Amino acid sequence: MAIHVERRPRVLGAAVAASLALGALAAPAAAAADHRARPAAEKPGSTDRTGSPVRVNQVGYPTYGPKKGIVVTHATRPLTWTLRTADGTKRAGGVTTPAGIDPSSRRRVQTFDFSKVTDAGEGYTVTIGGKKSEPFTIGDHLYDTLRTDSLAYFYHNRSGIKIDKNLVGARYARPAGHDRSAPHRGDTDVPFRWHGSDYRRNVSGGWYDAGDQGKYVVNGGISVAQLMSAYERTRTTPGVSGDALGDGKLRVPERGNGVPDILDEARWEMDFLLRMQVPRGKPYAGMAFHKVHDKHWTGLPTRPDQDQQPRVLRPPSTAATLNLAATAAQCARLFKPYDPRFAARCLDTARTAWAAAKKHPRMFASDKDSTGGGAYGDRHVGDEFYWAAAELFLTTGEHTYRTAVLGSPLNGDVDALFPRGGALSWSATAGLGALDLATVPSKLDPAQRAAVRATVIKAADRYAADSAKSAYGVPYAPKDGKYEWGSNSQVLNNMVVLATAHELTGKTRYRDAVLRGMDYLLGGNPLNQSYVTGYGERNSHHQHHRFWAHQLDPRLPSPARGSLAGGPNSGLQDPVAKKKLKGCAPAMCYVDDIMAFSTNEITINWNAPLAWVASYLGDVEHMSDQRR
Ligand code: 9MR
Repeated sequence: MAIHVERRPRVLGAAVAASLALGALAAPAAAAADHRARPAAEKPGSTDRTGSPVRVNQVGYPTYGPKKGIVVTHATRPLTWTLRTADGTKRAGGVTTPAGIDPSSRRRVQTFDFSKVTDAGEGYTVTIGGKKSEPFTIGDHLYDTLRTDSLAYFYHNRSGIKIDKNLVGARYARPAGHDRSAPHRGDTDVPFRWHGSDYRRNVSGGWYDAGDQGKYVVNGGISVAQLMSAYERTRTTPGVSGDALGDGKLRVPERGNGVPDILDEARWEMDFLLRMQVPRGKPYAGMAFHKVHDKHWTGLPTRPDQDQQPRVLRPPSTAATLNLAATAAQCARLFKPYDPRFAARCLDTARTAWAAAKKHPRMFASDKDSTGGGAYGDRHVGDEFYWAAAELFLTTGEHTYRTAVLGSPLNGDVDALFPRGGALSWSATAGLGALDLATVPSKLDPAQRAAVRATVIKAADRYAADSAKSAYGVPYAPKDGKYEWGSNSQVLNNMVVLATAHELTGKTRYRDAVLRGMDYLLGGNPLNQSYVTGYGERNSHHQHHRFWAHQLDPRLPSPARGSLAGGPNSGLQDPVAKKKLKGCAPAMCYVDDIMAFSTNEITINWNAPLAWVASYLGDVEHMSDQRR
């Protein structure tokens, strides 16, 4: 499990911030007020912070899906609800269902259900006791833009390449970060000094992890795997075309090269991960360096090209090495039709990484190594071994890897493969392997494939039950009821399992639980907050990020559309959360403040499952179009 380590990024003084913002690039034009301002004085849990007590998915509901909402109320008897169209015409009505005290918010709630309404339209609202919900759409094209926006997050956060205004617009354009021309020598020539080793490596490229500009193999691994899986899903799911992720469809500079754009994006990270392998002839050859980041934490804002800190490479770890083995193995099978030489290089890297991890199975990154970058310490690598073996087996069909995955103590253990709180995370990766074993054609015999599918379905049944039990429909029931750092990604990763179960069984109850999860993320929650920038009236737009730091310097942009906030975190591990959220109920431990990094950061491993789920839902919508 993850260990929470507190980090203390500073806010730079206004003058310094301004000079950083101006830098080599003209200051972004004064940002248009494209997001609603929030009330200045916000008291945790008070209704002024949470707006209307009537809660809905602020983006909308597909015509064919469940349409449910929540009202926070002291009333114990049913209340009357009214659904109105944009012009105020009553469209439907009924009475609410009392649901007692919701433990995630410690508030009394009632639920309402207007699933029977299937007329498409924009600007619908629900009113209860004179209180009106935020407006929403009923319609079947809700998630197409979310698919492209959530994927654009990755291009925006590329390291070592200029971010082109023709792809992202002038406000989001910036010079390349951490390349040769940076104030220091960038990531092309980073020193590695450890236990007698003293040499330099080119570890350029890849994506910045998050609000900080570190690059971590553990975390880059799950993120790129989920992007590749978003693509691979379209190859293995009957009736899904993959066109929406194809060449020319996404905002990437490689569009038009004959390769699906989502693979172009994944390759940007894969190339970096391959560079993170310890070269032949050096101690621990074949292992992967755990991470590269700044020597000391930089303040906010810091545009990547203006980072003055020297970069450091940290020692190899077993977990990083297995992340490399797993992703490089997946890379080998997906890139084969497009670039066989690159695919062969990926496979060779995956094999050497696997062998190195077997030789050094207990090299653990320290939980305390969090100066200048996150720790990503993990002492339990059975899940990484399972994942890497699964991917290597799927790609090669070889006996060694089959034995490793089927002989793993995790095999068949649903709790270990898909932890109840969160199915997948940077520190719990076995499920990535299990999902692929369940869906990617392979040399598994039918009984073995049926067994792994059964574990996916059993896990999905649990997440569906968690969703059904929650008034807010959230498929997330963490241990002790405490929400974790990045809880929104846990919600989404449980939705990935639900979506996979839907595709394996055709049972719409799994799909509906995914939709309920989206309801929660997009406003149907105890804070009436949409956690995705640009989606929904009350959306998060002050997430912790060193360039998208509009809250600190109005000349800088807000996070780009489609950026997911980490979300409620009971741990309150930053000064702003500690101050503003004391005593909060689990699902209310969130504040949209740039310095509340333990609740409001953005990162690749949170946007990756968002992109996976948005892509799945976009395809579900497309298929439902065809049925009409
Ligand atoms: O996602 C990570 C979470 O599980 C940990 O509890 C937390 C503290 O160690 O770190 C999170 O990861 C951060 C990383 O350390 C540095 N980059 C930003 C990541 C998201 O907040």
